[in-house]
Amino acid sequence: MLTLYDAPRCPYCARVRIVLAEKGVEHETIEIDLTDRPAWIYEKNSTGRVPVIEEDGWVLPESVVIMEYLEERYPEPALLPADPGDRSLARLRIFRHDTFTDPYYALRRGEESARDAFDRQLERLDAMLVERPWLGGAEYGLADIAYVPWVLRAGALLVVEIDSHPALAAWLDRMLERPAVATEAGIVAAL
Ligand SMILES: N[C@@H](CCC(=O)N[C@@H](CS)C(=O)NCC(=O)O)C(=O)O
Repeated sequence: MLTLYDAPRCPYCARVRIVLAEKGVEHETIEIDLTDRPAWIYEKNSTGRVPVIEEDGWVLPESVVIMEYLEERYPEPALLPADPGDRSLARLRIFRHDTFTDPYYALRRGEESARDAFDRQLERLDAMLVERPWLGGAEYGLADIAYVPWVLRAGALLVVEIDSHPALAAWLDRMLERPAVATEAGIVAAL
């Protein structure tokens, strides 16, 4: 049985929650209190951060690495495109997610000056989604899952207007049709 060390408010954990749900992987969840982390979490991840997964005593941290691991360990349904170009596009966008999340965290820290910078990032996502329907190109997959936790939290927690970016808003509507993403939206609503 796979175990997920998790925190509901954590968007990196949300990536893993969504992939596990999409693939229907049976698992147990151990919630970590991030304000009072147990000392043993450092034995699972030297940074003390979540998410971490554990399977038969084998432990893996880092959401991007976990997503790729789950894709290989549980290949169905596939969440990386079959086309090599689109696969690399998905990986490139995931690799560069900090460009998107850095102004998000600045805004979360209360730096109102970051609002414009974050809005420019939303515009950038919007422009990508005007060109292709999903962040990984032709198909829904890991790139979309890698970004949606912050888009959900920006709308709900940072009073960011997603609707003023039409392609992004349409993408979010399509994302929310997926039960795995709708469940995550419910977790965000309860934060
Ligand atoms: N690079 C890590 C980041 C994970 C991360 O920052 N998790 C946060 C919660 S959202 C955490 O555990 N924070 C506790 C801390 O930084 O001490 C990943 O992608 O998994």
